Parts: sequence; C-alpha cells; structure tokens
Amino acid sequence: MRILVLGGDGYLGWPTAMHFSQRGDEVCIVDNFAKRQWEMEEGIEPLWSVSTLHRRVKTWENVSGKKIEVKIGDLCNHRFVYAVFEAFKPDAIVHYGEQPSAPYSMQSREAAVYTQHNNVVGNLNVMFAMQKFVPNAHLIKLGTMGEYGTPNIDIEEGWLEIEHKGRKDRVLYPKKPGSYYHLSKVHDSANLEFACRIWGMKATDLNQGVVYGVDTDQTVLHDDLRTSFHYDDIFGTVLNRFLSQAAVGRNLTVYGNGTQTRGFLNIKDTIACVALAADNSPEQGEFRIFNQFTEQFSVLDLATKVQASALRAGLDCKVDYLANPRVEQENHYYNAVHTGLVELGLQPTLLTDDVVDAMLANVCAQKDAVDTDVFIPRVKWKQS
Ligand code: NAD
Ligand code: USQ
Repeated sequence: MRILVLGGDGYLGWPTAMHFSQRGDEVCIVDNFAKRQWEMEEGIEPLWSVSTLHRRVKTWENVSGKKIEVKIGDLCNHRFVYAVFEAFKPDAIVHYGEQPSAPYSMQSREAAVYTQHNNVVGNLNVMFAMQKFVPNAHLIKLGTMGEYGTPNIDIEEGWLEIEHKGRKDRVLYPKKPGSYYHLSKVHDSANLEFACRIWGMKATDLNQGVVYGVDTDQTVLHDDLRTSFHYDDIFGTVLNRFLSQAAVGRNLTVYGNGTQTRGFLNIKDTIACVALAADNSPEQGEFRIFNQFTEQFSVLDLATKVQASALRAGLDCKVDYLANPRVEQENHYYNAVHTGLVELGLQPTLLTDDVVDAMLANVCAQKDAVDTDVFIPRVKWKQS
C-alpha cells in the first residue's frame, strides 16, 4: 500500500511510519515541525533528544534498506496538501498531524483558537484533497476517548441506537469533551461523518485513550530511531510524568483525589491498531469508529503501579494530592466498549509490572536530564 503518515515526526507518527515501511509499504511522511516549535515556546524538551527527521529517515534507510519519503509543510495550507496528494496518491492516510495537548489548548484564547484552527482546518484540507485526488482512499484519523468525556452511562463504540417517542435511529454518540483540544476532535469527527455520508468518503475514526510506552520493534534498532518522551505539564501524559517524578525522587502529582478514570494503551498497540484499520478497510461511504484502548485505570491506580515499581528499583516514592488544575469529574462512572479492534485481531500488550519496570529503567537512565520545574501544572482550566 501507499501510506501517507501525517504528523510523522511526532511521538506516534514516527514509529508508525517505520512500521509500515518495515513491512514493505511505500511510506511518505508529512510534518511542519510545529511540535518542535511548541516545545521551544513552552521552554520544554523531550527527556532524550530526538534526531532531526532527515537524520532519522537516513538512519532508517541504513538500518532497514528502505526509503521513507518526506514532505515538509503545513496541513493548513491547502495548496501544499493538494500537491502532496496529487504526487503521492496514497491508498491510506494515517492522520496524526494535530496539536495533541489539552493543557496547551487551555492556556489562552490564542492557544484555543490556534488548536481548533490547526486541527479542524488541517483535517478539512485533508478531506478535500482526498475528494479531489484519491476519492477511494481510506482515511485513518486519530481521535480521542476524551471526545466522550465521562457520561453516567456506558460509552458505545462511536454510535448510539436511540428510541425516542416510539421511533428509532442510530446517531453519533453524544460528546462531552473536557478541553478545547478534545473539542477540536469532536469537530473533526462531525466533519468526517458528514463527508462519508454526503460524499461517500471512507474513514476510520480511532478514539484513542492515553498512550504510554517508549519502545517499538523499530525504535530500538538505533538511538537515532527513538521516539519522543514528554513528561512536562503541557505535553507529558500522566504515566510518563509519574515515572519521571519517581526517577528523581519527587512526589507523584496526582490531580484531585485521583479517581478520574481513562482508557490507556501501549504505543505498540497504537501501531497494531492503525495497521489493523489499514488492512481492514471500511466500505466506501462508511464512517467507522473504534474505541482504541486496551485497559482502563484511575490516576491513583497508575500512581500505585509506579510506586510499586519504584520500590522494586530501590526508590522512595510518595504521592502529592494537588488541587486539580482541570475541571473534570472525579468518582465518576466509566464503562467504555472497546471490542471492535479486538474483533479485527488486536492482541493487547498490557501494563504489567515488567512493562512499568522497563519504562522506569529507561527514564532512570536519563534522570540527570529531568527538569523538575515542569512537574507543577501551570495551566488552570478556570481562573478563580
Ligand atoms: P505529537 O505532537 O508528538 O505529533 C503530532 C505531529 O503532528 C507533530 O510532529 C507536529 O509537528 C505535527 N503537526 C501538527 N500540526 C501540523 C500541521 N498543521 N501540519 C503538519 N504537521 C502538523 O503528538 P502524538 O502524541 O504523536 O499524537 C498524534 C495524534 O494522536 C494526535 O492527533 C493526538 O491528538 C492523537 N492522540 C494522541 C494520544 C497520546 O496519548 N499521545 C492519545 C490519543 C490521541
Ligand atoms: N493527571 C494527573 N497528574 C498529572 C497529569 C495528569 O492526575 O501530573 C490526570 C489528569 O487530570 C487527567 C488524566 O491524568 O485526569 C489524564 O491526563 P493526561 O495529561 O495524561 O491526558 P489527557 O490530557 O487526557 O490527554 C492525553 C493526550 C491526548 C489524548 C488523550 C486521550 O495528550 O492527545 O487525546 O490523552 S484521552 O484522555 O482518552 O482523551
């Protein structure tokens, strides 16, 4: 297949590009290095330095004998997007190329507008480019479990059968997102459902949970091929943050009472899910939705796992309960269906003690580089 990986310089995009390349697909990466710019603006860095995309691609060719094409440009520039689609003519497009952080989007009016503009307009340009140049291609779009929020009923896999005043219909599951970032994904999903229904486009929306993990089968082949690891308050996700805090003997920053529950998955499973979606295309005109996570944990469950791992490594590790900087429910109901990808053949990689220990060892090896100033959350959802 010819696979276009949008956002292919990112945490998930780079290992995904190598995975498809390894198995013999023709891969082209698109990125505008926006993430590297945001890091500089926020004054933060990944825990280990990430080689330039050009160096990664060169090293990949040396290691694997396979070429990955690179196109540098902004998905919000439709002329650039059209030129890429016209030249590369992808069979499948894996779309990771968006601003991925909830705290980033909640910093200010500018950051909220930027996030929604970048994500929604970029996705629209991709949809229009598909319609114009590759109407039969398959869009695999990264959405988020956070589109649903934490409703007091079971979360279905994208669609809800409803009966109202004696009549029945199937509608997109109601959304209650928790940040301007998560809202941008809701808007993307609505635009995609429309394009499938009206134009006959085919798309898979992957409502992904929080991803953890460092290594994939390809990233371990050479230091230049590693993917990024963020532990700061803007781009660092919760498990990465707790592991970095444990590595340097700081208390774990649990927000609120830690009963917030989310779906999680290993980065290896992100790649497996995207590959399963690519290999099992929906019908033309179908808007297919999967809830992409393998296990659910509360924040406190994760803190307990990290404490246990720290203890095994001879580290002392305590929990700080910080006033929650976000507006989110605690002590809530959470039961989300996630059977679609398993039915396609996903074999989950679970968050076992060995997996936590291996991640902690990776982080401990870099502990001198940890900047402890980024542990305290700076962005508050509400000013008062
Ligand atoms: P990332 O920031 O590491 O990667 C995103 C990449 O997209 C970056 O390299 C960035 O430069 C690029 N990009 C952003 N806007 C662009 C634009 N306008 N034009 C071209 N390139 C652009 O993020 P990630 O963690 O790899 O996440 C990838 C996708 O998966 C995102 O859409 C994110 O919302 C989604 N997702 C991530 C997680 C997670 O836990 N990491 C969970 C659920 C969903
Ligand atoms: N949290 C803490 N302490 C911390 C950091 C986070 O208690 O130091 C809590 C948060 O309050 C939240 C939970 O951990 O309840 C998850 O936060 P997170 O920062 O790990 O993840 P989130 O903001 O939800 O965003 C991440 C990715 C995003 C993706 C989303 C999937 O950054 O791209 O869309 O996970 S989901 O959560 O399913 O929507």
